[in-house]
Amino acid sequence: MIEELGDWRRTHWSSEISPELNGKEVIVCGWVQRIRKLGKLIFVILRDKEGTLQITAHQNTVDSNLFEKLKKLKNEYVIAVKGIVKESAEAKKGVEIVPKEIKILNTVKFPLPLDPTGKVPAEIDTRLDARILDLRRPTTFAIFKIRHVVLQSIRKFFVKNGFIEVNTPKIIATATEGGTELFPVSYFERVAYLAQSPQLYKEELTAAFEKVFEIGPVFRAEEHRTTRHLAELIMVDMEEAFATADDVMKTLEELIICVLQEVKEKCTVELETLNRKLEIPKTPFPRYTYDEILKVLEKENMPIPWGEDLPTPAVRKLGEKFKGPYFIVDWPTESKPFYIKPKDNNPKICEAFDLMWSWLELASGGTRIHNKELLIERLRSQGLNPESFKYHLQTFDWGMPPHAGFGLGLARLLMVICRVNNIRECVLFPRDVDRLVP
Ligand code: AMO
Repeated sequence: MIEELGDWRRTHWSSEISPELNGKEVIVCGWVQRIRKLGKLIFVILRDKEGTLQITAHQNTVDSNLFEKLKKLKNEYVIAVKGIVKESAEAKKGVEIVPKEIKILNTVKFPLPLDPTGKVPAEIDTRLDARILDLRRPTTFAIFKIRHVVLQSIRKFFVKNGFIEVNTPKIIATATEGGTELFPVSYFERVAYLAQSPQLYKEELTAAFEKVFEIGPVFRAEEHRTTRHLAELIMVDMEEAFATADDVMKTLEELIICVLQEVKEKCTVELETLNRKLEIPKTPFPRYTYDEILKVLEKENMPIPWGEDLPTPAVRKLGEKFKGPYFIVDWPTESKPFYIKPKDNNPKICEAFDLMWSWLELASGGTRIHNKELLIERLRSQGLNPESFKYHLQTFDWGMPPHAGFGLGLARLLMVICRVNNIRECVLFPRDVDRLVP
């Protein structure tokens, strides 16, 4: 029953089949989205990555063998159809295809674990277990088309602004971030770790390339189960020489606006599928100091001891107050990693920032320390051994420029753009404490 493609090749995507092609022979390929058999009439809705189109066969006008073959089709069968384009007032896009020949390229085992049209709702775990089927659902597909546009526009933005794209090692010898745990990997005779961040490499690279960016995976052994943490994520990192936190905050704002505008322009269909009206926020985004945020939380009966990071209930509370993007600046030095520069006039606070969107932290960054002695002091005061960082530290003897940068979680940005509540919606095959397959 399964046929070969042979010398058939797709001539048009579904979206390219228009009334102007009336009378032309075409080959289309895809999946059976739906089939309706109404006595002498068969309608097949064929789906490809660009959309759907209607194949209409009338018993009196198509070959009888072909009609019998069409009757055998079931949802999600993979087919190729050779046929003639026909203008049709009844068909959805004013056009349909009258088949001349069809190849059934694959069949399907029923029952399917979920409904790929999306009409029957399914739990997130069921969907992730059958992700390939889930990706056929219009809303899931829309998220990943938007993701594609987001990635393209991030690259375009950085290139336009003179940044060089780099890739740094993902198998590393020492930790770069405090807080989260590392994944050890067996590396020949030694133990190595999966990189939590390109932090140290991107900083070093400013001493040669000045402006660098990287879009790549990072790994964090996040033990807690939340809707915003994963063990593997794609991070958008940038680092710039002769710049401060203020400068890179402006770059981050511009980047966000640029991405939102491009998604709004290029993803109208996908946004509509997600029922999402994307509003472009005004710049500059509001900036609140850590102390101001603590006051807001205190008024809400949520006192946070000075110096601590903001726990989940606190950021949820902030989300009730602030709906759009905002920066939190002037963090306590002890709450941030060792590489962040303490303020010259008050070393208790540092030149770090977080970019929040309502309750969600999208990015963090800051001015870095470029003075080796101070960096060693900061390593020590965070209980880290400078010896473990000797390769990083030596680059500070070779003309390290002052520099600043940020890291932006790609999936978190998508959560905001697509307005979804679980980060797993925005990652093809998410990795977390419970999930290692598929
Ligand atoms: P930070 O650790 O704050 O900073 O991470 C930057 C951004 O990455 C995203 N993120 C995550 N997303 C999903 N799951 C996780 N487990 C996870 N951890 C982080 C968040 C976060 O804001 N080196 C610094 C950045 C810098 O200073 O340049 C860093 O990694 O969106």
